[in-house]
Amino acid sequence: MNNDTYPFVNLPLPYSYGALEPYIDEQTMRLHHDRHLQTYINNLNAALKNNPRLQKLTLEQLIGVSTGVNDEFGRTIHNNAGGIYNHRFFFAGLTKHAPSGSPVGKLADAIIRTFGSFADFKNEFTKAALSVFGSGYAWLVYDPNVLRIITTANQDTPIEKGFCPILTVDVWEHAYYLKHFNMRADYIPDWFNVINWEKADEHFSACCIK
Ligand code: MN3
Repeated sequence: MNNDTYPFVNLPLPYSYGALEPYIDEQTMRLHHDRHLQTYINNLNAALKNNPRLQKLTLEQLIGVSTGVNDEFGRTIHNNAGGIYNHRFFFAGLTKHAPSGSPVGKLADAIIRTFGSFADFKNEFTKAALSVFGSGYAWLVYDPNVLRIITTANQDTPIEKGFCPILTVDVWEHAYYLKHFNMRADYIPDWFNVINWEKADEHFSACCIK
């Protein structure tokens, strides 16, 4: 199925809704994927319905052409294309808890080189995730030849700032409220238990050859 351009489709998660229990609960995953992400997809498809020129663009291209466009249509495209991009990246970056949950491959070496140790990285990443005011994401990105931790607001994306994304955590309240209530500080360590480090290492390798 072509899912790179209009009409966008909400593909199933690559794991069951309950696969991330007890760290991220089943009901949160259902609502987050089937309702929140679905809404971004519906809204973007609706906005593109009468615009054959934009229907040919990929998600990344739609984000590119709508970045900094300050009219209502531009903001609609940007927020909804960004919402799909960010959620797909976030969901694909999760996996069933692995007891050894720590970075693998070349990314593991690069994290230690850049941050000193995995524990130091975890510390810095957690601080960044807690520092997001309101809604947004924390990311590990390649910049383009050094690892960096950044945050983005609302549905802004790292790609529009020229960064190559490796890993992200969604810190919008809907990502954790049912289980962790308002305690983002409890959610971040739980998220660390379900990171798909193989996927993050694949992203890192792809960033390195860009
Ligand atoms: Mn979300």
